[in-house]
Amino acid sequence: METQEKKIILSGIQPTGTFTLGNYIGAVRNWNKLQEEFNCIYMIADMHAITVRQDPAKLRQNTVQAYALLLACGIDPEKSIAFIQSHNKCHAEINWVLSCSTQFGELSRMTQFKAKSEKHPDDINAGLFTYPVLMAGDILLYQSDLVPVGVDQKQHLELARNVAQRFNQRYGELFKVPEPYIPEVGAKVMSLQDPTAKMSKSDDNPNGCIYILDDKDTIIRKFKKAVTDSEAVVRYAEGKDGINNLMTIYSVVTGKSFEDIEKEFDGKGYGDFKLAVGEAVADHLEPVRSEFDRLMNDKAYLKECYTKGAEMAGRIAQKTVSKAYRKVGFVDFR
Ligand code: ATP
Ligand code: LTN
Repeated sequence: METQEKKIILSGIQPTGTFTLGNYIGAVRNWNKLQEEFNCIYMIADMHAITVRQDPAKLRQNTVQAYALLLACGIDPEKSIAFIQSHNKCHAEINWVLSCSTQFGELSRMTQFKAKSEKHPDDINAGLFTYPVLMAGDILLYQSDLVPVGVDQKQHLELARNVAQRFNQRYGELFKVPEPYIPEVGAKVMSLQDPTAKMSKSDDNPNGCIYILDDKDTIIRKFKKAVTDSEAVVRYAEGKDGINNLMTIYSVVTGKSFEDIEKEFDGKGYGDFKLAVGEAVADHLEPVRSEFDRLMNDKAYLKECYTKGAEMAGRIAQKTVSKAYRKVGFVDFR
């Protein structure tokens, strides 16, 4: 009988702070579910993180913390490859080759570059500009079929597809052209303080953001303060960004449909609804928090896991780098 190869999934998250509920709902939660069906590769994107200025000691600490969070969210290092990007030098190597197949014009159109340069006007570095090439390399090195991300990363994925196709046309087939894998509900969780803006790890207003390690009281307090509207009816509708966002969050953590939620809160005020969302989120995240504490007390185990992950990732990626080097005409010396 013919056995079909499992598809390859790759995704990454930057160690720029504690994961938010947005990261969890839009990305990491789904990574967990994909582990049974696919060959999954997940990485902590520390090389991406330095496109914005970081304190070195803090970055080192955040990277180990992010790795522990990944495992606490259910990524099983026995089932998936979980590693830290800078531990695999192939990411830097493929980056140069792919840069030479990427156009200045296409990078100039990236909305994340525009947004981040506005946010950090004193440090618009070349890495921030070429960030999507690094990301294309992450994906193409592993011949990934699917890339589970939140909707904010769609444009970067399209660029990765274009770069892969351009390289393949120029030098002959090498890279698999990846597909995005974006959740239907929760693809973009919004800030609780400004429901027209994405909930982001590096948000300056901590009340807008639920961190997955926040304690129950903090979570409930932040939801109580969430910006809504003056209609006082829990229903999903255009113009009700704040309530739509809370309904999305509640739906994901409880599994209830929007219709069920509207029925559940029929005749009740926003106060009741916000409290219910806060409690449901806090209960949902509680096991993540306790597993994280346990893992952070076992640094030797974490190190063992990311070392093994880097070795496995390195072996796969090296094959792609060698092929790419040969294709572009570099002389083989081994
Ligand atoms: P930063 O604020 O440092 O740019 P971030 O919070 O946007 O970070 P990333 O590390 O860039 O997080 O993203 C990790 C994953 O989480 C990506 O797949 C991204 O699409 C997803 N993600 C980030 N924010 C949200 C959000 N608010 N809603 C849904 N998905 C999100
Ligand atoms: N740029 C991504 C994080 C990331 C990523 C990747 C996601 C780095 N490399 C590869 C998917 C595939 C972000 O979320 N900002």
